[in-house]
Amino acid sequence: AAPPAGARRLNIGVVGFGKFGQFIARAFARRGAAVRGTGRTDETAAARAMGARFYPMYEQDEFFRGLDVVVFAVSILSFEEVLRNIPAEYLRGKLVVDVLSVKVHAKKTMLDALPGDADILCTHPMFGPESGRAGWQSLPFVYDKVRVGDHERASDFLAIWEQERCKMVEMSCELHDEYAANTQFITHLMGRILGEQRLAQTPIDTRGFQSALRLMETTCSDSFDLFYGLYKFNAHSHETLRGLRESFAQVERQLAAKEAYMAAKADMASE
Ligand code: TYR
Repeated sequence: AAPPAGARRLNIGVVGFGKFGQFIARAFARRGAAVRGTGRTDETAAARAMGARFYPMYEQDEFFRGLDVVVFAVSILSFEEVLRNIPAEYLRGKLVVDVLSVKVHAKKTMLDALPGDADILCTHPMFGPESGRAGWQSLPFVYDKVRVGDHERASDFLAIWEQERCKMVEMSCELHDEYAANTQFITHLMGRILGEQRLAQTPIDTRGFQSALRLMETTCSDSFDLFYGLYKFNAHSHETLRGLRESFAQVERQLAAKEAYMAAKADMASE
């Protein structure tokens, strides 16, 4: 009988070993994968603490040797440059995965830059170290098998997210970006706008205001580079921004119209 998915011990390399890279690497290690990390800053201690191994950038040769899966956990803004700076031979035959918050850009860049015999899996875990702190159960994991030859290897990798009980959502990169512009980007946009207002707690906060504060805090604590990436590298975000501005004006017009109506009514009553 075939071994159950996830039974093979995957060798997974995480390129970009920052907060998010380490966050997912920890789960890979917990689920029995042999994990390596690499990145600009030395994270040897963090890697060791999770039973992984850190390779400095100048040891690329050793880092890539024997990997089954390479996961890119770098910023949206640096993704293309990082990808193009890795010699194609290192990625040949491997499963290459990205976790960017924008998907069409990731897909196009990988199709363009990767050697033809590399498998491509585009993913977006819809959570991070904060929202996924208490576990990943029921949190959406979006994926698109853009180019998969070795199905067993891809299933073994996806099994990790399944075992963490993510809500697995197979969806095209195109549809993801359409949805995300009106869900994730608009959320960050509203949070940033509220952040500009410098909202703060008072003794009389309503539940609604408490949730506005939470929105502000969670979105403003992500980097501005992430926010900019959501805008710049999702073709639908410009439309979301324009639509929001239009809605702001529309609501102001509704208030003005009501005010005019009330004034006219008061006029009539006094005649
Ligand atoms: N950073 C936030 C968290 O930790 C939310 C987030 C989720 C940010 C998905 C980006 C992203 O693509 O929960």
